[in-house]
Amino acid sequence: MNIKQKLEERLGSTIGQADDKAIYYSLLGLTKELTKEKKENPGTKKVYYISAEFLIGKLLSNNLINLGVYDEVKELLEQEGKLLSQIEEVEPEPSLGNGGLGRLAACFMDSMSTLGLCAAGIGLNYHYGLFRQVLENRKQKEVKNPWIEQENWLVDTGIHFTVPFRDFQLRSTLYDIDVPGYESGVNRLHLFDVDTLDESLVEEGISFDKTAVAKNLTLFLYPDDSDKAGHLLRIYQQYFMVSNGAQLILKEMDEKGYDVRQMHEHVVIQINDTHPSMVIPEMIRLLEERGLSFEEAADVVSRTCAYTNHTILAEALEKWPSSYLEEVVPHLMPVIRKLDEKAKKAHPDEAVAIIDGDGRVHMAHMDIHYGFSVNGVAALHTDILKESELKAFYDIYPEKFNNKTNGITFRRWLMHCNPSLAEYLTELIGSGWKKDAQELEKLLSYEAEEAVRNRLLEIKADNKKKLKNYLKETQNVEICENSVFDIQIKRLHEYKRQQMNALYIIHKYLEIKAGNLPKTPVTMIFGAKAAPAYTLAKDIIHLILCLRDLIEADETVRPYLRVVMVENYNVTKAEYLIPACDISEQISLASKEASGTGNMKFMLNGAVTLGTMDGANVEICDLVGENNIYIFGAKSQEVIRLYETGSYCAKDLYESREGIKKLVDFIVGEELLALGDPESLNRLYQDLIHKDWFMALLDIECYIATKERMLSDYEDREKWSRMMLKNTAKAGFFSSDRTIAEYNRDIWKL
Ligand code: GL7
Repeated sequence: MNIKQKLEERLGSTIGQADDKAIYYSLLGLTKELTKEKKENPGTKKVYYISAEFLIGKLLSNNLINLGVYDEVKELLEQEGKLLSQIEEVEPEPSLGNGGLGRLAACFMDSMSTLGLCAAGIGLNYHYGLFRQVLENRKQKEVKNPWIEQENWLVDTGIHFTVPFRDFQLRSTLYDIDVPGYESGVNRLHLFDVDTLDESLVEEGISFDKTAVAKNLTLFLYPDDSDKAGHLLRIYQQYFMVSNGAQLILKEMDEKGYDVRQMHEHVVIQINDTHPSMVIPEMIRLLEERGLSFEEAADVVSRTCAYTNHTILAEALEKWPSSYLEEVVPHLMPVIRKLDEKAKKAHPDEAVAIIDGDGRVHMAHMDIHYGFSVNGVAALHTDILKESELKAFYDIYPEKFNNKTNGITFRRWLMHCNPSLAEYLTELIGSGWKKDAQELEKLLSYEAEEAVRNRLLEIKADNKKKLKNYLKETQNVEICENSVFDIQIKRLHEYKRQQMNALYIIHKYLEIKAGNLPKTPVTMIFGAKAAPAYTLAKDIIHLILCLRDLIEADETVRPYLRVVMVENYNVTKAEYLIPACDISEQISLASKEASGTGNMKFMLNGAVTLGTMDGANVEICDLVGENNIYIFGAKSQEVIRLYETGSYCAKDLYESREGIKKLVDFIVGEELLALGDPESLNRLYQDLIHKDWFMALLDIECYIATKERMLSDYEDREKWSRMMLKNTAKAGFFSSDRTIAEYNRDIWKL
C-alpha cells in the first residue's frame, strides 16, 4: 500500500472528504506506524540523557521530515486541496519543557537519533507543563496548559517501577515517545508518570494542594517553590525521575546480560543541569542492594555519570537542605553523607564541600566529585566556569572540564520552519548541507550575486507576511510587514534585560514625539513567560504592555513604532517568529547567558544579531566577523570585576546621565501611570535606580546607539542582504549534529 491508500484506509473516506482533525489523527497514527518499521539504533554502550524538561514542540512535520516522507505527504494533501500547515494546527504542543535547556534536550534527541547513536531520553510526563500565559489587563495570568487530551504521541509501554519515599511508595508507568532520526534509526524519549495522578486537584489558575504528592507529582513542571511544600515537591519530582531512570537502566542491563560492575562500559548517564543529580546516590544505593560495596558502587557510578552545567546564576544551582532530603528520601542521605565524607577527606577545602556548614547539599558539587566529565555550553561559559565560578574544582580535576558549544537541529529550525529558504539553499548549493551543515559555507561564493541576495530579501519579506497573518489570526494584532522586525523572544529574566529593550522603546517613542522619524517603521516584538513567583519579571511584562498600549493609542507615533507581545510564547510561535526576524536581540549582561540557542536559530534564518559579548554570541561574532554583527556593551571581564569589587552603582549613572534619567523617569511618568499599576511600575523604577543587579543602565547608552546604527544600515539593502547571507552561510557550526558528535567523541565514546 502507498501512503495515500494507507491514509484513506485510516480515514475511512477520501482525503478530500475528511476534515483537518480527522486527517491530523490519521497522519499521527500513520507516522507512528512508519516509525515502528524503522530499526532502533543499536549499540553495546548507550547514553541516557536525563533532563527535567524536553521542549519538543509539535512533532508531526518533524517526524515526517525525518522519516523522509514530508514532501510526499505535503503534495498528496495539496492535490486534495489541504494544507499540511493548516492540519498541523490541530496538534497540541506538548507541555514538557520551558526554556533553552529543555529545547536543547529536544534538539539533542533529534541529533542523537540522526547520528545513529544508541541513546534514550529520561524525564517526566507533565500533564499541564509550566503554564499557559494569558495577557490580561496588561499583566500575565497563568492557567494550566493541558496537552494529553486525545490520541497523541505517547505510547504506554506497560512498564512499571516502584519508587520508595519516606512515608509511602509510588508506582510509575512509563510512556515513550519515539524519536526517528533524519534518514536514520529510532531512539526513545522515556517519560515517567504516576498512576494515581488527580487532575481535578488543580483549582483556578495553577494552584493546587502541594502536599498531595501521589495526586500531584506530574501535574506541573517547576511547581512554585516559594514555600517549603514547593521545595519538597520538587525533591519528590526529581527523585521520582531519577529512581525510575536508574531502575530502567538496570533493567536494560539485565536484559542484555551485562554485569553491573562493568556499568561504565555499557552506560553513560548525562546529567542535564542539577535536577537529575540524585541519580548518583540512587544508583549507588541500588547497586549496594545488588551486593556491591559502597566503594565499588561509588567507583563504577563515577565512571558512568557526566554533568552539564547550564548556568552560573546562583539561584539555579540547587542546594537542598539535608533536612528536606531526610523528609522525602531518608534512604538516600546515608549515601550522600558517605560521598560527602569521602570528598572532604580528599579535598578539605570548604568551597568544594558537598554538604556545607549549614547542612545544605550542593548538587553540582556532588556531580563534579562523582562524575567523570563536567562541561559548559559555550566557550566563554566554560572559561568562566574554569576561571571563576568552579575554579576550586578545576584546580582539583582539570581533566574533567570540557566545552561543548550548544547547537540546534536544522531539521526543525530551517527545513521545517523556513521551507522556502531551505529549498532555495538546496537549489544553490545542493542538499549536502542537510547531512553536513558546514556545507552551508558554499553559499559564500554567491555573496556578490545581486539576484541571489534579492531572493534572500524576498524570502524574508514572505516570512514577514506569514508572521503578520499568523498574528492577525491568532492574536488579532495588525502589524506592518514593511517595518523592521526587531525580536526578543526568550524566558523573561532580568539578566536577559528585556527591561533595557523597554528603555529603548521609551527612547524611540520620545524621539518620534520630538519629530525624529525613522525612515522605515519599527516593530518591536517580544515573547516571554515570567516565572509565576518572579515579581520583577512580571513588572517588566507590565511595563512592555503599558508601552504597547500607550503607543497604540497615539496616532503620531503608531505609524512609526509598534510594540507586540506574543501571548504564550512557545516552540510553535518561535517557528513563525524566527524566519521573519530582521534584528535578533541577544542583549544579556555579559557573563550571564551561558550560551543561548535562540541566537543560533535567528542567525541561521538570516537575521542579524544585536548583542553583547556573551554566551555563544562570542562564537557567532568570531564566525561572521565584526562587520556582520552588532556588538555593544561591557565585556564579561569588566562585569565580573564590577561584581567582585561591588563598584557598580546604578544611581550614579541615573543621576549623572541626563539621557538615562529621562528614560527611567518615564516609567513612573504620568503617561504610563495613567495606564498601568503604580505599584508595579514603581517597584521596577526603584529597582533600576537602587539595584539594577544586571546593569541595564551600564549598557543602555551604547545599546541605543548601536541599535540606531543598525536601523540606519537596514536602509542599505545591499549591505543588509550581504550580512544576511553571511550569517546563514556561517551557521553550520551551530548544528546540534556537530555538538552531539563532540559529546560522543569526548565524553560518551559510544
Ligand atoms: C540555560 C541557559 O540559560 C542558556 O543560556 C543555555 O543556552 C541553555 C542550554 O544550555 O541553558 N540554563 C538554564 O537553566 N536554562 C537555560 O535555558 C533554563
